[in-house]
Amino acid sequence: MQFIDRITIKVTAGTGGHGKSAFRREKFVAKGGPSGGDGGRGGDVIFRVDNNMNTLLDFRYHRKFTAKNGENGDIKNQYGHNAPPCIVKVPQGTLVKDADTGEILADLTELGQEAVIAKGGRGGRGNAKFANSANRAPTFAEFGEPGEVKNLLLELKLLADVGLVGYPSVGKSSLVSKVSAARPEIAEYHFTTITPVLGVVNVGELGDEKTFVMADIPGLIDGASEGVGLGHDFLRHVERTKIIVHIVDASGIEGRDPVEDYYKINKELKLYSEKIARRTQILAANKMDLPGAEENLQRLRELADKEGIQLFPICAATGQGLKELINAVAKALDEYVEEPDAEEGEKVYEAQAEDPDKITISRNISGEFVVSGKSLEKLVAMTNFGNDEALRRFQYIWRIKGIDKKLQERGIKEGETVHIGDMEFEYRE
Ligand SMILES: Nc1nc2c(ncn2[C@@H]2O[C@H](COP(=O)(O)OP(=O)(O)OP(=O)(O)O)[C@@H](O)[C@H]2O)c(=O)[nH]1
Ligand SMILES: [Mg+2]
Repeated sequence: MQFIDRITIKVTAGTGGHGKSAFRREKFVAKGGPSGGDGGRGGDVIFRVDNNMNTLLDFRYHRKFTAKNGENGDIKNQYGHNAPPCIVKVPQGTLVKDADTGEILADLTELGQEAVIAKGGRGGRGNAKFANSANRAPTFAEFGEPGEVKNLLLELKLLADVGLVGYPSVGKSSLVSKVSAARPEIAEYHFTTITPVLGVVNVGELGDEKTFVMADIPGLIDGASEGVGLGHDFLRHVERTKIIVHIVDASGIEGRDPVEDYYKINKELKLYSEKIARRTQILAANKMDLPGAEENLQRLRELADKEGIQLFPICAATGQGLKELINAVAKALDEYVEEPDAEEGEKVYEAQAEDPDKITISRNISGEFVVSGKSLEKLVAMTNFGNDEALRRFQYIWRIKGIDKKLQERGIKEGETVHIGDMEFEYRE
């Protein structure tokens, strides 16, 4: 199974129900008051962490999620029902980003955690809501507010306890396949593993439930911290692990020196992130069955002493030494204390809180005027321009916001086109 950890999807929240324009008709009452009810809210799109999911694979064939629209308001002051939310299940550890802006919308790390990712629109107000002393019988109602539409980038950082790092072909996949049920491809050429594979490792004897998750990641090479050999993609996966098992090829069969390899890989880790560099490492000297391994092991022991790390000679091919290694990893996990999230890691993009009432005027490529502003665009979407009164209300707001004046300052002429949101107007004094 391929492990997909990035995917783009589209979510659309429900539009609010339209407000109703209606009047009471009662016997013996000559003119009933306005009685059109409000529309109901459109459904939100809510993401929820589901503990039965481990990957983003399900999204490969289901990339669009749409919540229902709110019900329209009705006569006799009846409000439309709010629409239920559309629940999107995601695995624990899913990072939700706005694909268009890069903004992080949610970091879903806890089981059962929920986040509203796209908000449903509010219902339009019925004509009853617009009655006041000046206009006791308004004939217009509002349309529902459109729901939010978002393109999303979902990222799943592997939630593995242990990450395997090392040059290509040192035997990372061989180790994972020996200690877990995972079956990553194993071969003598470099970059056999191109996507991370998770393996669940059983530590205890039969009946003892102790397990941890080990991530087999693609081999690292020099320059990985700068992205060489997909380095960034791979190192991203090591970020959330608790312990690193660093594998070297003790036999040096490919012509590299395992002691040098150890330092070079650590240099790349450090260049990528200080936090990864501080993580506990356990060194595994693999391919102990091959000639030359014993001599190098002596030098690796000196290295381990000097650096104060644990070293385990293993043979992933035969399974020799693996039990000791796994027990040591389990012990290190027991002793692991989480490092508080400091300055590092992904910077949360600060969404500039845009003033919804701010109005800006610009020209599009055809030279036509474009008036933008959140509240104003919303007002346009919710106004029923087919109704004279609604139109007058719109013009009133337009005037008190001083938009006419602003357009005149920009030199607008009679008959020119003005865009607001999806609407187009011809300018008239
Ligand atoms: N003799 C011997 N060969 C081994 C041992 N462990 C792995 N190999 C061989 O080394 C080669 C590479 O093994 P892999 O497990 O694919 O190495 P890897 O680190 O996952 O490699 P990449 O995925 O390319 O980074 C394969 O031909 C394995 O059979 C071992 O303990 N002894
Ligand atoms: Mg591999």
